[in-house]
Amino acid sequence: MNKRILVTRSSMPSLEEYVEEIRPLWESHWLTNMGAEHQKLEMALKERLGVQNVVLFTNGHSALECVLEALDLRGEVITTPFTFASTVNAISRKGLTPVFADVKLEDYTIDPASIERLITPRTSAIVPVHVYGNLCDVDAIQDIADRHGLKVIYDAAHAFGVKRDGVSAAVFGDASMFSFHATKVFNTIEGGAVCFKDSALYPLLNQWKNFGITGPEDVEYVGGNAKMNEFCAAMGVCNLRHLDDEIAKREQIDERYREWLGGIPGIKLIDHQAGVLPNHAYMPVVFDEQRFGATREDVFNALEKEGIGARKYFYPLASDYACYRSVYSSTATPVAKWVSERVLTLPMYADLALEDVDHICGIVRRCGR
Ligand code: T4K
Repeated sequence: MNKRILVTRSSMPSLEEYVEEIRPLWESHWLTNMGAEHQKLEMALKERLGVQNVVLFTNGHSALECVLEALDLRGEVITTPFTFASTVNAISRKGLTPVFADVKLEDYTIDPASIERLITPRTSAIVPVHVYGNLCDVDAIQDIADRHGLKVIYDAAHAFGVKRDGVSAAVFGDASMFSFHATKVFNTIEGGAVCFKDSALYPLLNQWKNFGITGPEDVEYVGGNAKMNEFCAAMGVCNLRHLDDEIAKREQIDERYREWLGGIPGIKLIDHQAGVLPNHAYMPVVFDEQRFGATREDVFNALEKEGIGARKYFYPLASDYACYRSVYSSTATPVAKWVSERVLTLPMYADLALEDVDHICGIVRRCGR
């Protein structure tokens, strides 16, 4: 097999479907600034997610920065170091201080007990991450937030399409940010959204993403530019029609991986969460050298040699990044450190052939004893 297989591959509608969706733009010449496709996608997302309030953004990162700013947070924000750079950078770039809680070994989401220990009079919010699409312990986190008067803003970048007891992940906390990047289960090429409880945030977020413009002759906030354009929104409108099929294909791939890799000593897969409808966004596998007989690096290199681009999402921990390591120590979050040093996310996307999964698993299994 000599084709290269990467960790993911963007889902796309047929060219014909996309062309039909963007055809009216050649009539209207309205390409951005909350046009018809933008409105269509916003409505479709409200329906799909079962929420009242959705605001679209140019990407998930800007969405997160905007909502942190709109909530007017101060001081310290408790989050996880086991995430993509965006989460922690958004907090820092808004002048807030990230404080790192540890994660749970069963699903790598933030550990509520660890959050509780880190709360100080300066804490204003918690930014948990539904990492790989695994839902955080939302009830325990809300309980902590209510007892201490904290805001909860979920980084739900990975969790589009995930539901708990039939309810979408968009409803938890004060707000949730979704990423619609090309690499996500649902993509708008680049894009993102914030879903939130308090409708008062709706004008605020729309103004923040449009330079803070509040009327034809006034600018009330020092806003930026984070508007989703019509071509991206049109891609979202098309991709949303196929989302259920995409997730169903991912489910088959997930099952195939589990058939090959489940039960092998030293290979840790995350169990499905009770009551949760997953989106199969990623295929994270943890390799424990003592029992498996090979390290994560051994497996990574063996796959690379065969043209398979697995990724070390999320290594290093954010607390070990050059821009943070003089202030933090990753030894303070031992579980996150342990996982980060052993995890490999294997290729996962709707069009990945089951024979390719067999091939990938063969290479992985041959690395062990
Ligand atoms: N919070 C969390 C927890 C996140 O994971 C992310 C983003 C964010 C916040 C911020 O959301 P955005 O602002 O991005 O909306 C990728 C993505 O760029 C990033 O969106 C994502 N998380 C992160 C986990 O992964 P890279 O640097 O690993 O991407 P890259 O370019 O190496 O692509 C990975 C693979 O995807 C490639 O090997 C092939 C495939 N691919 C990539 C692109 C760009 C495609 O098939 N099509 C494409 O267009 O960050």
